[in-house]
Amino acid sequence: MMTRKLPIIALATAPGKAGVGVVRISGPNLKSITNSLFQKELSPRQATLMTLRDADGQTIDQLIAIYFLAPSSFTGEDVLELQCHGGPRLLELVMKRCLELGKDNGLVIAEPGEFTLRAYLNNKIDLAQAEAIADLIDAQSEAAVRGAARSLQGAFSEDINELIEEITQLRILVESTLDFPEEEIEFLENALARERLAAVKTKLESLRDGAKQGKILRDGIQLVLAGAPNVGKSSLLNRLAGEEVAIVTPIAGTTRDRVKESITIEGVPIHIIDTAGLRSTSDTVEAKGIERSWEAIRLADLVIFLTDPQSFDDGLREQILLEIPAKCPILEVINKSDLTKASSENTSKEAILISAKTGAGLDALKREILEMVGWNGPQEGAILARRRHLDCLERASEHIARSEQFAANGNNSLELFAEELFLAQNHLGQITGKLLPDDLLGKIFSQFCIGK
Ligand SMILES: Nc1nc2c(ncn2[C@@H]2O[C@H](COP(=O)(O)OP(=O)(O)OP(=O)(O)O)[C@@H](O)[C@H]2O)c(=O)[nH]1
Ligand SMILES: [Mg+2]
Repeated sequence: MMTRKLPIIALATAPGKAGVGVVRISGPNLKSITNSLFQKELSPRQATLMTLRDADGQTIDQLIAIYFLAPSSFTGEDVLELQCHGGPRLLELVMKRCLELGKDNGLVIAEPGEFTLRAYLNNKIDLAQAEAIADLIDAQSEAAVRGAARSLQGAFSEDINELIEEITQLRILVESTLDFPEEEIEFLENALARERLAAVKTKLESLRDGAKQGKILRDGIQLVLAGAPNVGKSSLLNRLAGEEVAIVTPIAGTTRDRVKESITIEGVPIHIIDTAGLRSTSDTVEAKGIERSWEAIRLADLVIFLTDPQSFDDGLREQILLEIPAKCPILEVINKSDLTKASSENTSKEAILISAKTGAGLDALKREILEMVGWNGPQEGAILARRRHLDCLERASEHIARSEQFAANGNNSLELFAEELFLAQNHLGQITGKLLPDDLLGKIFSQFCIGK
């Protein structure tokens, strides 16, 4: 996939009925394919009404064709865009006819993400921007759309490139001093190397904070509702979702399987998982459900441990604490506040008091959820980020911290100082795709859908 130069074709619009469906072809030279399709050469960037016919001369569709001449196209190659009527069967026929006529030119169906991959390989966009295209298409909230659009415009890449440039300048200084060992110590003072390093560090930290927020905005969080049977977990899910997603009854052990529902709070996707109440049971089906509750708890980003005034402390909280991932916070919530008059008694335990029945305390609960997962609220200039970006930033931070130690040692550590700067720079470069191993590139683009 990485190196093929053949022309590719795919449906660029979603499958299903629509007013218009777009078929897109990209390749090193599409003139001869266009000639076979329409017996005519198209002027670049001009919408032209065309008729596509089958082998018997029967009309398949009347369509608008636009030819983009390389390198002024999305992929950087010649691109032919066919805006057809949006019928699924019709579009299949259009694709089939194009493949027939493009056979001699090697026209093949595109692999997932191959159009964007070509745009990347032809330097039309960098890797972070390519990822932003996929994120823009997947965005579930207005905030996510804006974040992805900003990354696609290059806001994130610009920050990364600026940082790389600053590190490069610092490296140039260090490398040039390495040839004159007697000047090493003065170098650190004279060239303000330490100050410049501190500035790099600050900037990196702020990029990391932004990327952390960006990752929450992109991926959201897995919120697991856990607790004893009958405390109101399913009622809370229904209340948060605003509809009756899960079955609620007064019978303990109602929920058997996990029930999932996604909501957004302040544009942050929250994937809620309601689980079977935790207790020891001889019922085989319920026991299986409880096993699944524990599986969900082990994968959570945040666990709400729900209790009610009737439930007694049987060490369940401690058991959950043992199972949750190291970074996963646990939020204690007491439900059924409408049943207790002396609500202040319970709040003294620093738990949040709610009523899934009346909705009391729900706003405070939502605020607390966002706070506990580290969401700082809507930020100006927010971007969307991925785990991959965060990992690269974290690795870069580690190397900058180490380079700082070598700078503090002064004497004879300059080479190591330079080496750590080099490594930090490498990790940053991986975000925009410079110095990225081929297999990783293949992995990233294969997650795109076909036609993107
Ligand atoms: N008064 C009052 N009753 C509630 C509240 N929340 C839930 N209930 C009731 O408590 C009972 C159990 O609610 P569920 O939501 O099914 O409880 P659960 O934790 O999902 O129970 P399991 O699925 O068995 O683990 C039902 O009769 C609900 O109507 C509340 O805030 N106030
Ligand atoms: Mg339930």
